[in-house]
Amino acid sequence: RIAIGSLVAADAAAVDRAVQAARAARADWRGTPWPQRIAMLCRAADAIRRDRFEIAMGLVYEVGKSRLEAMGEVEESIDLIDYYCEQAEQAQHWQRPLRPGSATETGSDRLVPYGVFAVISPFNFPLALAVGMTSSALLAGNTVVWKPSPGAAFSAPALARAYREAGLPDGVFNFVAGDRDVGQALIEHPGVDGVAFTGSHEVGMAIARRMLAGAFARPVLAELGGKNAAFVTASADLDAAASGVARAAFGLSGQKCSSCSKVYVARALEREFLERLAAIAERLVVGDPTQARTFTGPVIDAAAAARFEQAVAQARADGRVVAGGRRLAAADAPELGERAENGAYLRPTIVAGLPPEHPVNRRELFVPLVSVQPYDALADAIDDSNRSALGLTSGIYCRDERELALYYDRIEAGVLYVNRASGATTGAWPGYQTFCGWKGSGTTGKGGLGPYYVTQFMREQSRTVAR
Ligand code: UN1
Repeated sequence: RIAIGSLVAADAAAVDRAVQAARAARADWRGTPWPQRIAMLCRAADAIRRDRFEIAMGLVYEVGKSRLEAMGEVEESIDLIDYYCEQAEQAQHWQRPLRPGSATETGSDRLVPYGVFAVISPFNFPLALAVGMTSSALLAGNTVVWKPSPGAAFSAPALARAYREAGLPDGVFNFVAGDRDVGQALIEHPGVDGVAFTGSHEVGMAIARRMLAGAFARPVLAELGGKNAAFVTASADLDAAASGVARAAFGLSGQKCSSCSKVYVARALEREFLERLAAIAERLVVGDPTQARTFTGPVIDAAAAARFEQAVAQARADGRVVAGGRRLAAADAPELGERAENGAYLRPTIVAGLPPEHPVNRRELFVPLVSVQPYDALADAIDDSNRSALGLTSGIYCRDERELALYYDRIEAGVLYVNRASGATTGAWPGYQTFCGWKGSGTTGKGGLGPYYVTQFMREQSRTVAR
């Protein structure tokens, strides 16, 4: 472990002060002309752009991200702000005339902010997911109280600084650090008008239930987990499939909600696909994330390592381990020295031969492990994948139009990728993909990075005026 800084956790009184500050700032922020809000957010993007290398380095240290993933995340954050601002501009901030009721009646419609949004972000994309949620809440005209994950709160001050430098008035953006209890205090605060959350299905659903429980429902925009599958059909380009699955399953050590953790492969191709996937997995460099050649660094904490070890043991008992299945020791990675024992560096792992209902095939594990299973009929494989309560991303390798049509028609997921070698289920980018969780992977049916995101931070008001 390396100490890279310390943060003071908020207590209930600090959470209350943050919410009160956000409430006090509401009216002025809502009343600020939207082009000015856009201009401020663009300045925040500029500040992030200026400090991108430093911020990325922080992500490498706090999350163990590779340099490529860290730089990608910072660039994505900048693009998120730009894209959302562009949306707001194009829509003239969602104000439009309605049909006039008569010669003496005019009508207009607008989307207006809810008030105060609590934003709770996870460890895996500490900057991008925080930027995505907070910038849209702010752009919509809400004030924000943000709590980052305690697993990755070191980059948090950088974001707070960017907003401050951008000229956001006091109280518009508030940052509280802390654990789950701080998040709980925030959610339970009566001054919070809505919540944006990215994280686990369980926590997200608990927040959603809580926000429904008061005198009236308050909005919860949640982006939750995934049990994302790739389908490798009989007409697949196997090289593209192996490359896409390897990147999606092992990138960031499987700790993306978009990570691919399951593959359904046409039975005749199973052996060959496994060979190609294993060949890639074995070449991937796991090690010191500060080194450019490293593909993936350590996982976030001991709990992740324990989930990995348990899944590997279960897979060994009930099926087989085709590649990986172990943790690096000091002897495997001389350049890491004793740090190999200090963090959990997990080899990209492929398992096979597990029954469909096996826990490894059903649970979201958030570790670099993918389970491959053969299928006889694509429709059955899709149905099996749909049995998951989650429905975030999905990928298919297929050059048969009829099978593709079947897939589009049947798959229950919000983010689909076809024949993509750069990532079977991962790699969404603002404006190019929308990151929308179906079923238990989200609460609103509309996703981040896409054209309908910002509007979810607002409610509608029509105004009919008689003369
Ligand atoms: C997440 O892991 O919570 O599409 C979302 C991707 C990334 C996912 C971020 N943008 O792979």
